[in-house]
Amino acid sequence: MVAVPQFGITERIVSIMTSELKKIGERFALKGEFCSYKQMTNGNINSTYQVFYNENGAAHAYIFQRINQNVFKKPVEIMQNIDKVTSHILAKGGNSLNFYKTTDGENYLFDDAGGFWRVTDFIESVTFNSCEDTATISNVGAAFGEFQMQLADFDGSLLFETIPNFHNTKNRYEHFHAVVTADPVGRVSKVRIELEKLEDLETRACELSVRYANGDFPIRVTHNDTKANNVLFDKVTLKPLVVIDLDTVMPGMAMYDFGDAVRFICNTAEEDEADLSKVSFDIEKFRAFAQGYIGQVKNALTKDELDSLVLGAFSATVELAVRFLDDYVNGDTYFKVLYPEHNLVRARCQLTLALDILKKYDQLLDIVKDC
Ligand code: GN1
Ligand code: MG
Repeated sequence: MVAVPQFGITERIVSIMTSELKKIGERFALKGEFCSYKQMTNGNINSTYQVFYNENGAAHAYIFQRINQNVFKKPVEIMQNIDKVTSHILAKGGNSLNFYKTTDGENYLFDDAGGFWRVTDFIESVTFNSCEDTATISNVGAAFGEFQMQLADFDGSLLFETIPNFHNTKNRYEHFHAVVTADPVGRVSKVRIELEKLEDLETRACELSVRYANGDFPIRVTHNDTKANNVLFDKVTLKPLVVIDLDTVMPGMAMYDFGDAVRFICNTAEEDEADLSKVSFDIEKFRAFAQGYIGQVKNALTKDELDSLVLGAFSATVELAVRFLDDYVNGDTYFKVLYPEHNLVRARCQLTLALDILKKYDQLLDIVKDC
């Protein structure tokens, strides 16, 4: 039997992508000549490309991003939110991203196929998917704390709620239960153990969102996706440059921004680690992050909010476990997956982490008090 040659497919994709990206660059009136592009692999939702231009002999790199409209149903509203938030931060002398305008004067573009694009400068920087250095972890905390502070005087009612109930854990559980009942692709039988464990945690994980709905906590303007890799760092000084990924900036709870950040950065393993023996919540990393974050926000957050930061960490972690398992049971329609069980593996990892947070709960409360 003769093997079917595989070459040609990659080249074809590259050539289609090249002509697509070139056209987009023209609509954004970028200067110079298109040279090449590289697809970036960070991020579970949007598609991101680093695109290189040559401007009179000098190289210039841009970020072109195509928004996933299955997740972000109203992308124009997102770009309007981003415009308001970045202008506010820049006006206060902070650092923020700069989005290019098209020849029509918009900071976004619909291509001929209905794809939604935006363009920023590529910023020479490093990001951390995992980080061992506590000084850098403190800097991540300080960057998100400062972000919170910069938006403390921003009127949240000016923002569209681009994904309603985004960090409403109670709502996430309700959706999950409905998907489990429907069992659309016959996967529920494979997740009985995880389902039971998540049900055990439900009341506690939903406490903050129930209290928030009752008006017990202030409505803040929050980032809502505070993974460490959403802070760009200077390559040399390792100081934070700018907070990125502003798609989910919306009104929300400060505790979930804190919680989502420590969920990511204090995990001793990757977010989708399959070997659960590697997954745990690192107390020293938590101390470092908490010092950086609380140092910035301590005069702005209420005592109730500060007392609820650890519950925020637990709740944000359980919530993501619920979301990953929900997507697995639902047939992987939301998060990008690299293999069929990817969402299940992610859910197990987050569940393991949440249980470890519970085990260390009192120690974590003490650390917050010390800060
Ligand atoms: C998604 O695509 P990315 O990595 O920016 C998700 C977050 C999750 C995260 C988990 C809009 O973010 O809520 O915490 O994956 N974003 C959206 O890695 O759902
Ligand atoms: Mg994001």
